[in-house]
Amino acid sequence: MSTLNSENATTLENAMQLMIQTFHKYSGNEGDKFTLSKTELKDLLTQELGNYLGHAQDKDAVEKVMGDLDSNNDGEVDFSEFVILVGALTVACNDFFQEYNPDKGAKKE
Ligand SMILES: [Ca+2]
Ligand SMILES: [Ca+2]
Repeated sequence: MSTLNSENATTLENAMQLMIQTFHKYSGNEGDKFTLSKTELKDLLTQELGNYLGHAQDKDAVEKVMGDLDSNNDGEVDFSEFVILVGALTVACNDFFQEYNPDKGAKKE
């Protein structure tokens, strides 16, 4: 990751790098270094998304998330499948934000 120098990166670029680093922090624990097994996915969900997915400790919930994300049905979640989860959660957060901050969502005149 030495080519990803965060010194001059913008906030969004930093966020993107964090997503990549977070994925690889868990994907490298067992099996294929570049994909998340069910155990790795569970660890990532509970440790990194516990505030949003409080019920992820539930084994059935992990199974469901895994089933939803694993679009090529290889039993592993790769980075492109992971990005879809983060994207969907980000959309849900944005909806929540707009709902509870109606003034800030309004266009300036
Ligand atoms: Ca792995
Ligand atoms: Ca997959």
